[in-house]
Amino acid sequence: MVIKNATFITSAASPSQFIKTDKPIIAVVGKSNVGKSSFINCIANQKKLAKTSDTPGRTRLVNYFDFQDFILADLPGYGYAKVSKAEKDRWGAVMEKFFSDRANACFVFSLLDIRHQPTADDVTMINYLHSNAFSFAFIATKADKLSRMQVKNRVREIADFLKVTPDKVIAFSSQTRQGKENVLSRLDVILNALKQSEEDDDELKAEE
Ligand SMILES: Nc1nc2c(ncn2[C@@H]2O[C@H](COP(=O)(O)OP(=O)(O)O)[C@@H](O)[C@H]2O)c(=O)[nH]1
Ligand SMILES: [Mg+2]
Repeated sequence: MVIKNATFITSAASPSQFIKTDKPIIAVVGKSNVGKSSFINCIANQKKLAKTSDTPGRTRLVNYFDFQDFILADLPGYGYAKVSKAEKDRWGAVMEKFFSDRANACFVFSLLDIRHQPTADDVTMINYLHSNAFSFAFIATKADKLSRMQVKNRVREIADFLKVTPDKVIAFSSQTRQGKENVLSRLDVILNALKQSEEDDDELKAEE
């Protein structure tokens, strides 16, 4: 897949502002500062499409980006200790609503820092995706911070921890672009599978 001309669509501050579209929506989740915005910019070949920040916890909105063949939804980060209880509750309500409706996302990239074991918040998020039957893959971010050997080991350790096969964990760096081709080909597979299942649905309907 070649990405050209990704553009910002809108920010949703509340569930009533979640967008409705015929295009497939791919969601990006992860704790604050894990590298969600940098991941999106890297995939888009742009520096400032999604705002990155050294101060965690700034993004309180669902930001939507049009990638032509699909929409990317950058979800607010979790696990930032210094936010108020009210803010956390509001975040929870937004996520709950987002993932309660399959129309809001057909696939999820769950971002994890390659250097650390997934946090309790990561595990809660992943279990939540599991129980709502979302398809997802893991992106192990900031791979440039480790040696090649360490990257290999950490991918295996994270996969073991999450009880998935290592091919489900993509080592990624928005600085070196390591893993980018892997993500793009994963997107191809996801979008083709979606198209196929839509065609199958259409055939079934035609037979009725
Ligand atoms: N070394 C390195 N730093 C990264 C990478 N991705 C993000 N960062 C840094 O991590 C911080 C948070 O990134 P950001 O994309 O804003 O994270 P978000 O809060 O998940 O959207 C910023 O200082 C980024 O420059 C990466 O692949 N490698
Ligand atoms: Mg961000």
